[in-house]
Amino acid sequence: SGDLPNSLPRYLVFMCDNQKSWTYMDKMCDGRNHCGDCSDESELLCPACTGWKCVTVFFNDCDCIPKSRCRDNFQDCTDMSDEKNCTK
Ligand SMILES: [Ca+2]
Ligand SMILES: [Ca+2]
Repeated sequence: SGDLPNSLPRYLVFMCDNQKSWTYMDKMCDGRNHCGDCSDESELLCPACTGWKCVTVFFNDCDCIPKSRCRDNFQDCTDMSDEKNCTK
């Protein structure tokens, strides 16, 4: 993100809640934190989480990780629930 190019059609653009960052519409609800504040992954705007919900440890993640990352021997949740409680 960064400065919004003037040539970019507005319908392609999602403005983040902080009103400074932006991302492309097709980056919304893809499970990755493109805004930095996860407003592109907001529960109000996106379908319900189909993966595992937890507080994540990586900046690139929001509060929903894909089921493929359950029990993969790699910590994704602060409480390790993706490795302990999550079922694929
Ligand atoms: Ca995203
Ligand atoms: Ca994991």
